Amino acid sequence: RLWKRLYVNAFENALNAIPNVKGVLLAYNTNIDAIKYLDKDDLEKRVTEIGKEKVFEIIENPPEKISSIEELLGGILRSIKLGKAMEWFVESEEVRRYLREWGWDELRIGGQAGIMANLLGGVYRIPTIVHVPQNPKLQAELFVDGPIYVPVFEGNKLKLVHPKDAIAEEEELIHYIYEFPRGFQVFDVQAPRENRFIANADDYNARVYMRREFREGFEEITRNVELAIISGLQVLKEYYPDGTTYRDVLDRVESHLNILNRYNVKSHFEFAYTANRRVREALVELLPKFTSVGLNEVELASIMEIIGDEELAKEVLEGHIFSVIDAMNVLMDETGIERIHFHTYGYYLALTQYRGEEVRDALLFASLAAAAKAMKGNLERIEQIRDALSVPTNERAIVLEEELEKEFTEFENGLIDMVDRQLAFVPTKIVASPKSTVGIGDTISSSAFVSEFGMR
Ligand code: 8BR
Repeated sequence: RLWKRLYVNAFENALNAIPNVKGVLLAYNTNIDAIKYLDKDDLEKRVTEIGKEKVFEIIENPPEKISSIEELLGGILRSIKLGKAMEWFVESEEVRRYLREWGWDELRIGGQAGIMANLLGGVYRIPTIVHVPQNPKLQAELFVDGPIYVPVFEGNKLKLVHPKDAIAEEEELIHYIYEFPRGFQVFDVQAPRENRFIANADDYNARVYMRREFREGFEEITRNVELAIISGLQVLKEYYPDGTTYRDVLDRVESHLNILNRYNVKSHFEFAYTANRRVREALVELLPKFTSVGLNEVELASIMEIIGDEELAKEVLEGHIFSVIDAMNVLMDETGIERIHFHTYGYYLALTQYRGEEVRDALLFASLAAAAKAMKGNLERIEQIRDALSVPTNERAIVLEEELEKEFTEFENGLIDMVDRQLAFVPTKIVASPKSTVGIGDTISSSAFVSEFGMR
């Protein structure tokens, strides 16, 4: 009953506060997601055409990237066989033509920055500046109407316009997403669960390409915002064939952070899982320049492998809440970052170097936004989030709450005073049969970050 009341209050508080946010910047990854729901007959025909034997060989010896049509189809079949999400980069022009001709059922804006632009600008109506590495018509039209802007040079002055008003003959950065349901069958290969295979035909976001307006006009862009959310760095590799490295990209990101800090713009880093350990280390080293970081259990564990120890990493992955709290404290000790927002299935935590009920209320609002998105698949108006108030609050998290109460005597209304820090805990709303859980992590982090700022 306590949480019911807190949820209702938090929603009203966030709804009132969001219009206070004057501007947010989202960088760097935006692309086109082209979704295709796989069809058994069509896929079998394509595999037969190219040679069933060659394709089946790929299933067992995955190249992890695509330079031929057999490799594309083999990748899809491997993903189906294992029921595993996979993403392979498409290196060949011939395969890119094949993908385009094969087509899609649906187009959506993709990339964390792109997706968050449609949420923060399109749904929350916060003036939003978004980085688009390229701005072709196909992508620009996927941005919803609303205060969403890209910077464009007019002579040497920067102007802010909706992406649809800045369409250029630039490249289409397409991520082809092949979805299959549980039990989907091609030949004798059957999917143990639903999942997707992604053929990534996007050379720009893979290297965190920054367009000229951001390289030359970043200071001017910064003057228009109070908040910034940085994402898309998880794809960086240690070396590139042309001799450049992730350092070259991170140096540019760092110079952007220096400007944001000079203008007192609060910045949030969305820490998506970063496969390369060197890059992951470098991202942790960059955290002191950010105000806030958002992550899930897999990502927090992967950081503990670097700055904590294997044991703690393992416990975080297994979901022990006290280990998660320890890990968050370790990360704050190590980086000095002011705010860490952790989300997992069933509850969220925020560790902050400041106090206030708005930290908890922002988490509650984020939980409602996540549940509304899980329910509806896509949000159109902020008022739709109110419907999530009727979704049941996770029962299992109430047990965790009792454990926290035992450990921390001063635990009250989801807030724990930790001398120089505050820990906020909220049990989340869980939608029983979600339409989709794609992009919910970004919804959670960005909703909490902007609404907390609006309420402060
Ligand atoms: P990540 O992809 O970053 O892990 O974010 C996914 C988040 O979505 C989870 O942490 C969880 O909180 C939330 N979520 C999932 Br998964 N399923 C959900 C559901 N059915 N209802 C509400 N939230 C959900």
